[in-house]
Amino acid sequence: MDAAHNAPEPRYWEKIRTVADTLRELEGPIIVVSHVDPDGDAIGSSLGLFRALQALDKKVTWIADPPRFLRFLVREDEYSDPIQHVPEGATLVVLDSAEPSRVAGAPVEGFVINIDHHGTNPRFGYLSVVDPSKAATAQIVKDLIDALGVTWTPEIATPVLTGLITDTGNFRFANTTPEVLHTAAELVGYGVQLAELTDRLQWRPVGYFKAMGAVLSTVGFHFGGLLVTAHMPPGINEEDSDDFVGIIRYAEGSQIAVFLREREEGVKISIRSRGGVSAQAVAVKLGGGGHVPAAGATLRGLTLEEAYPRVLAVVEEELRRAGYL
Ligand SMILES: [Mn+2]
Repeated sequence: MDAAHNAPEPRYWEKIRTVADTLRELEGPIIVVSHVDPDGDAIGSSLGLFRALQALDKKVTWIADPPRFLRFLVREDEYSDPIQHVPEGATLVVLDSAEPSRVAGAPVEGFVINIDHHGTNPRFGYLSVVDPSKAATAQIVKDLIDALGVTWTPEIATPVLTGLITDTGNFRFANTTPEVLHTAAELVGYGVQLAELTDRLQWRPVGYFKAMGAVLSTVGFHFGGLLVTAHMPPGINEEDSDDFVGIIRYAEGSQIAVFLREREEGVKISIRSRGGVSAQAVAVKLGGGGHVPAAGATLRGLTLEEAYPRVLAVVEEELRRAGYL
């Protein structure tokens, strides 16, 4: 693990209190947003904070486009459409977004509060709590909701726990600290239906299973099996795509897994690594970012055929650096 990127936020609790005091005293509207291609932590942390601020009778709007597999968490009337400008006097709370360009639904302008756990976050915004030692932004939101003094309900605890569950790979990744498990226990104590939630989080559309078959037919092994790759064949519905990198990463002997999908803007890649190999280092060299074991990038303007050799070259460098080649 890259210690520098996992250093805790200095004065964490002081910053949590400052953000809580600021939010509590705000009279103007609050807009809560997260990142493009929202995952369980983006939706969970932002929905949890939105509901907590509603409980405080704040004028709060949640701008989001929840993906199909998370829509069961959300009521139809809870999320709003993107805006072009942040209204005068409004506060923009940005969650789980490693950089301003990743923010979805609103421009990063005006009074911005940035809450995140990505080490690469440039600490934008007027106030920020960026703690890379936290497993999920949802963990920070849990502490913030406590500091706000909001009474926990199952409706607030369920999305927050969802962020913890998804960003720790169901409490299986190395970021599953005692703190994560204590927090999860606390949230379950607030009335989350855990078995129902984890079951529901695994549901996939029927088309997903066909997509998985097509994806698995593209699996490739490189550098003696140290790298495993796969891509999305053309004609697969985006709604049926999923965490395929999370499946191929279990190829025995692999230290790094890369999944590629062609999109309008270029080729989007998801990277997972273990054993001293840094997915983050690979992603950064390809213009992206993320965490040491899980990262991603978009190779703008490239086709799938052009992206593969680029990915292989950068992964080879990383495998050399880590001493595998
Ligand atoms: Mn996250």
